[in-house]
Amino acid sequence: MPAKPRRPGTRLRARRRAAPARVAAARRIRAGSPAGSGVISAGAHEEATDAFFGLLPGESSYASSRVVILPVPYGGTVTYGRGTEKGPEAIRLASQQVELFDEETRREPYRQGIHSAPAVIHRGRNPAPMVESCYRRVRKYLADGKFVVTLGGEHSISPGPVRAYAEGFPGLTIVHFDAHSDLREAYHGLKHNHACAGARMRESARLIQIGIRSQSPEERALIDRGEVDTIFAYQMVDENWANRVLEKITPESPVYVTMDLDYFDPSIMPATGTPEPGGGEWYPTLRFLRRLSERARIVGFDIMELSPIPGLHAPDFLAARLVYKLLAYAVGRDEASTIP
Ligand SMILES: [Mn+2]
Repeated sequence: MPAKPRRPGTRLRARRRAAPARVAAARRIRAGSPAGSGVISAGAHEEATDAFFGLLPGESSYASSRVVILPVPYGGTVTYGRGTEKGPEAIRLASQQVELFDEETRREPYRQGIHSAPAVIHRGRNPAPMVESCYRRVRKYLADGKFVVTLGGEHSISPGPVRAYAEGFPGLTIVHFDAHSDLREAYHGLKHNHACAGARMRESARLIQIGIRSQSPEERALIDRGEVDTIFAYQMVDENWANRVLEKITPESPVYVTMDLDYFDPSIMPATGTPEPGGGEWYPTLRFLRRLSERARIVGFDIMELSPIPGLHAPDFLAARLVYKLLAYAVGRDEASTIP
């Protein structure tokens, strides 16, 4: 059901109205209160400014939305820098400043409806029950025909949505952006530690990793044996890396994108727990994602590991913009654009 066109100027007014809510939420973040409980207020549909991208109720009801955004503010197994449990809330606040028209594709994916779902809340050290909750939620959304965007939170979350997607889309390929290969079978005694996300996702579907620049000899051995396809960051100075990945993907086959934001270079994405130098750049990454969306069908994605830095909002904006870009490429593909 297409949303009604917005009158010019409406969005600017909505932003001004949002200001007190933003200030209050920023205070909550600074005060270090758990992001989880307040991620999506019960009033999301009474007050449009609480929704992701500040969408109005008519643009974000569950029934009418093609896209569902699922926040998972979980950070229980983080190894070093803390704060990834505050990622979804920071992305939500930044998303309210994102233009709803994508200047590159001339698409407006919000017109297909973007619903802000209630967060999955889990505070224990063992992520296994949280992963199971995410799996069940995403499975339900897929049964309802939705395109699901999961926002973390640490990367241990991703195997949940990935399992639901692998069941729903036979022949699924997972394209995994990360600085770390995360292929350990267990870490600190946990199978679902964030350092094992790649190993768990590999149990569901074929895994292609991009941007890797940190791993153990055991992880390297898996790649050398051909069990996982990997493009290392040092190989990405050669522009041909994108072609090498695309050749491995069957045209029109379903693809799930999982993004650990530490894939990006810390110069543009410093807000992660374990930054590594020499990561992905903005436009080459977007160009690849667009080509991927044209060759295959991106059927869902997640953005993980934003660990907001108080007073530095550029990384939050990068994450929010990346969500909307991916929606423009993936969901916008079916859009009958009326914009010249
Ligand atoms: Mn990582």
